[in-house]
Amino acid sequence: MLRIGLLPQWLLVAAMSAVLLQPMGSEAQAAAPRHTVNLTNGSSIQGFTSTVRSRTVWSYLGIPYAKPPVGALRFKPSVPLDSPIGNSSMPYDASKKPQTCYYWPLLPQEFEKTNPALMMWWNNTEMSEDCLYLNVWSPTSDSAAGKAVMVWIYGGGFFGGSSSLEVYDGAVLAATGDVVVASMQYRTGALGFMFLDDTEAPGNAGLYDQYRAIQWIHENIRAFGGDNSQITLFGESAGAVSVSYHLLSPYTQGYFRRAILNSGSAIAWWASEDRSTGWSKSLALADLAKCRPDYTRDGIKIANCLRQVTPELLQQHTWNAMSNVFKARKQSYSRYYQQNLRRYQESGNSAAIANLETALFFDVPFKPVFGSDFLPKVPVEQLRDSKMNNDVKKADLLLGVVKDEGTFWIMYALGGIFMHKNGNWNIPFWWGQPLDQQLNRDYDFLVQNRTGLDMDKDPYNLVARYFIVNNTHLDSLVTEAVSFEYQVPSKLFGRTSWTAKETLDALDDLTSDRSFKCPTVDFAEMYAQMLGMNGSNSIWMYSFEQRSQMLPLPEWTGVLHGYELDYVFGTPFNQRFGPEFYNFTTSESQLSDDVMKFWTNFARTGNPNQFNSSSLSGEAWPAYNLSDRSYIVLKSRLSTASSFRIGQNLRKRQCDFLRYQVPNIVRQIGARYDCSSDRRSEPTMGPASSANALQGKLAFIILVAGLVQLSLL
Ligand SMILES: *[C@@H]1O[C@H](CO)[C@@H](O)[C@H](O)[C@H]1NC(C)=O
Ligand SMILES: *[C@@H]1O[C@H](CO)[C@@H](O)[C@H](O)[C@H]1NC(C)=O
Ligand SMILES: *[C@@H]1O[C@H](CO)[C@@H](O)[C@H](O)[C@H]1NC(C)=O
Ligand SMILES: *[C@@H]1O[C@H](CO)[C@@H](O)[C@H](O)[C@H]1NC(C)=O
Ligand SMILES: *[C@@H]1O[C@H](CO)[C@@H](O)[C@H](O)[C@H]1NC(C)=O
Ligand SMILES: *[C@@H]1O[C@H](CO)[C@@H](O)[C@H](O)[C@H]1NC(C)=O
Ligand SMILES: *[C@@H]1O[C@H](CO)[C@@H](O)[C@H](O)[C@H]1NC(C)=O
Ligand SMILES: *[C@@H]1O[C@H](CO)[C@@H](O)[C@H](O)[C@H]1NC(C)=O
Ligand SMILES: *[C@@H]1O[C@H](CO)[C@@H](O)[C@H](O)[C@H]1NC(C)=O
Ligand SMILES: CC(=O)N[C@H]1CO[C@H](CO)[C@@H](O)[C@@H]1O
Repeated sequence: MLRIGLLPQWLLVAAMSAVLLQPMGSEAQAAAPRHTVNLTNGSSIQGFTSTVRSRTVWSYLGIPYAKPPVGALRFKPSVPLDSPIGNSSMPYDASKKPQTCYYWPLLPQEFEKTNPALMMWWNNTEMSEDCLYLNVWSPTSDSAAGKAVMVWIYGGGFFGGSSSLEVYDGAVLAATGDVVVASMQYRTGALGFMFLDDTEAPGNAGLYDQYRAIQWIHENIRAFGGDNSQITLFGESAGAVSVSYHLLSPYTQGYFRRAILNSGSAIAWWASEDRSTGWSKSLALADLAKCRPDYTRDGIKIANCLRQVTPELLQQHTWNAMSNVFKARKQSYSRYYQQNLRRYQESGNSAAIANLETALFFDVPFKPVFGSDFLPKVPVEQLRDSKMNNDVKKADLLLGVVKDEGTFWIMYALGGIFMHKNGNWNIPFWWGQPLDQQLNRDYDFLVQNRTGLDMDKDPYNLVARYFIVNNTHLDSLVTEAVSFEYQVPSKLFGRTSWTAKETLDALDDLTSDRSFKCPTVDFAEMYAQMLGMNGSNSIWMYSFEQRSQMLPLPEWTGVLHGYELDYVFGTPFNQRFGPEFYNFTTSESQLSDDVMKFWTNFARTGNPNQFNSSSLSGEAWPAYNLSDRSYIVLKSRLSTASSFRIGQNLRKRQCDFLRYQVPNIVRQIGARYDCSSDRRSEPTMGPASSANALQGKLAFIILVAGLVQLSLL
């Protein structure tokens, strides 16, 4: 699950004056029977039992798998422990959920604190740099049994998340599916992804953490009743991205057999960056932390200085660095907006209109870096060339998306305007047309009194924000083509009236496709091409479309990013979850049962079907291939229905548009920008487009000047 705090600074400041959270359902159960697992090198680990869905489940929580990454080890790849943990007379106490690696930002915002559906993603254990622990839930205490193993990697945009969250408790899944479930904490944010040089801060520390944990599980899971030749990695969002990196990385490829990706993959635009981008971000952070008084570019010196800074301060500096990115983006957008205002829009209060809240709808401050040890190649290229190079792991793959991936991000990025009225999540009324008189009065009031609010009267302008990658992407040709493809209601396309909900739906589709659905769908396509027709591995795709009826978020948010995980982990059967967060209906519990069976059957056999006793027919879920691109729609079925709906070609047209046609346009615009300075006449360009080109050139010069300035520092 990704959660982001890209909100106006005042909101964050407000969030800093936070209240303490109630500790949530602690796992420590003093009275529960204990059981000690002895590892081959002398470690002894004591867990406890509980009864879950009438089965006994053994839990071993908070097992250390690497040295605490503190002091000189901060920013470095994790290092295995050098002495056994516990011994036969005093086994290691593994009865408590582990501490959480630092989140960014540190604390929830005001609007989150009052909503259990948002608080479920916040840390329920203390944050600490000493956080490299893992958990194991096993439906057996018999080490001879050899059950399939599922290893969970949480999401959180590489800036947060925790395996301790109640929603990720593995006991129900272990009991229901008869599998061993494991999960690990890994470092995120600057602590997990600082990139300075090849030894002190080589980047990807958070991924090395995952790798060490997976290696540990591979080595030791037998003692917990697991079979290490049947390991499936599963993850969501940044966790799915991570799982797909393990398919690409020479480090982890050998330690697992199957992969499950929920809503994300290695080829997502937000999921990785090259060395020089990682380096300049890290330098920017070092500047803010006053770790480069002499403008040094010596990574060792900088890393040593940054090791003296507290984690809290590092997070605050990360926020400041991101604010600068937002400022630049806002400027880009204002320029673009003013220009379009002249071209298409009715005139308005331009001072207010230029002052736009334009935080990224979604981005990640520190990311995995490619061209590095852990990820040698550009992920999309490695995948594309894998048939020739044979360097991507061939595995059985189960992957998919949720219906409304985008709403969560729209909600977070534009929180200020959604909640301006009464603290509730209202769709901004001025996204609809025509405005009636009362609304017009409200509108004027807001323009005068809240200059920070978004006052776009034509939804077309909202779309531009997704494309502020650089000024080529912000060209009107790109934003118009995209708006048209996504049926964004706009005067540009002859519309005179539309509802706020229509605007929201178009934005949702665009955000969903660009950040989550297409990266997932395109990954399946490329992976299928790599496997070819005759391989022994198979691919299974889903679209999850069940909105939980009791979810305490407005109806218009639909089936949000991350909320299928309740069904994967069997939350409807977790008795600690309902009282703390929200409940489920009977048919939702049934769906959760089906989803758990699909997931665990896949982990066991590579095929999600294989039901022994169920109302489902034997082959409910057809395999995905390049001729049919079949996928299953996971949505509560009537108890009498023996199957789920099957669809074909999930978002294919839209994903092809974003993957091929948008880059085609960008290339042509790029060529125009490159040549236009030498040209006398610019064919096919009207006055508006010339202004465009000029704007582009100016922006480009500013960009280059900015980069030069940055590299001088
Ligand atoms: C013993 O095994 C544990 C678990 O694999 C590992 O963390 C630790 O490093 C090992 N210790 C030694 C001395 O091999
Ligand atoms: C077991 O570990 C405890 C705590 O570290 C230690 O005090 C004790 O001496 C150890 N016992 C043996 C037999 O190694
Ligand atoms: C682990 O070792 C302890 C002490 O030797 C022993 O009592 C216990 O039965 C062992 N557990 C297993 C599962 O072998
Ligand atoms: C979550 O982390 C924050 C920041 O470190 C801490 O103040 C808070 O107590 C933690 N929450 C819980 C429930 O432990
Ligand atoms: C803008 O981004 C596109 C796509 O990443 C790239 O092809 C193009 O070169 C970039 N343009 C500039 C001016 O950086
Ligand atoms: C796949 O199998 C079919 C039938 O066995 C065979 O005709 C075809 O040549 C094979 N294709 C590849 C790429 O191996
Ligand atoms: C969920 O159901 C349980 C048991 O009926 C109840 O105690 C709890 O208050 C419910 N939770 C919510 C958020 O309504
Ligand atoms: C199905 O039942 C057979 C025979 O009872 C058993 O061997 C097999 O493990 C079961 N498969 C699953 C997926 O439960
Ligand atoms: C592709 O998948 C469909 C649906 O599962 C199946 O009917 C068809 O035979 C498959 N085609 C190939 C070439 O495997
Ligand atoms: C147009 C309008 O109603 N403006 C209001 C802005 O806020 C000030 C102070 O809160 C009011 O006095 C104005 O009437």
